[in-house]
Amino acid sequence: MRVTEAEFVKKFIKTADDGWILGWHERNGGNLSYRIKPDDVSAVKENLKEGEWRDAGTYVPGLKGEFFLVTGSGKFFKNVKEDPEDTLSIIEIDDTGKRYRIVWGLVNGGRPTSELPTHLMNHEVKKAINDKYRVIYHAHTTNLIALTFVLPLEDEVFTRELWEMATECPVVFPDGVGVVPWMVPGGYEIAVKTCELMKKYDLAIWAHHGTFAAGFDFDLTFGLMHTAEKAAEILVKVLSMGMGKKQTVEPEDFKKLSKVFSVDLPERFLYEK
Ligand code: 2HA
Ligand code: ZN
Repeated sequence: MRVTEAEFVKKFIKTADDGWILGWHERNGGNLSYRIKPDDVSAVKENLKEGEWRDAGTYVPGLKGEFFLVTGSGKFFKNVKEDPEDTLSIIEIDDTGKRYRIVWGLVNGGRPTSELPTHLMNHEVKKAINDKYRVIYHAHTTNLIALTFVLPLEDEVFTRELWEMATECPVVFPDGVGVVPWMVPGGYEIAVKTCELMKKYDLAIWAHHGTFAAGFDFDLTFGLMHTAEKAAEILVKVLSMGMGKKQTVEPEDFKKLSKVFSVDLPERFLYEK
């Protein structure tokens, strides 16, 4: 099968395009990666080539031999739908977990996403928790970014404030969200910090930069990003009205919700204000 005809590739392209349409991917902002299922690798294998092994900038022994579909460094999400073979790439991790090679895509040259260390290390963490995790998505979510200038950069505060803004939030992300203080992007240190949070959460906000989301499939991961960003948009509007909250969802309300929806909402997010 041609790579671009595979269902997971079509879904990947659709997800990237949906993010572009929502305004989260100015220029080359954001990146997306998918850990490909073995059957899907087999289905496209005849169209894969073997590139040179390169240093992955990290060590991911838990991902030895895995294949990933990833966006390319410096490529624009805007162009993914039109030209997937230029903007995307399939990479293979070697049997040491230290190197990768390009086996498809980036036909006009280039490298996988500049955030490859964070993507790979997040995949490794999530795979160890549950093998169903396959998608890591980084977007420049306008309203979540805006909030990192005015809220304390604490997991408890971000989680609680987002939960209050939309009742679906505690159901969609009951474990909460993590916050990484501003750090230089693209490297190993920010990847380590993000991974620590990904052990606990499916969402990690990079202060003054963007958001990482993890999930089992494209719809769930995109939906998670979208839900959090929508709640952030509501909070930005509430704060912009300048009158504070006159009423909101209270800790006892969250407790009622947790019973009816059978979700476990950690006490540390239900603090008294
Ligand atoms: O340019 O979003 O974090 C891609 C990015 C880097
Ligand atoms: Zn970014």
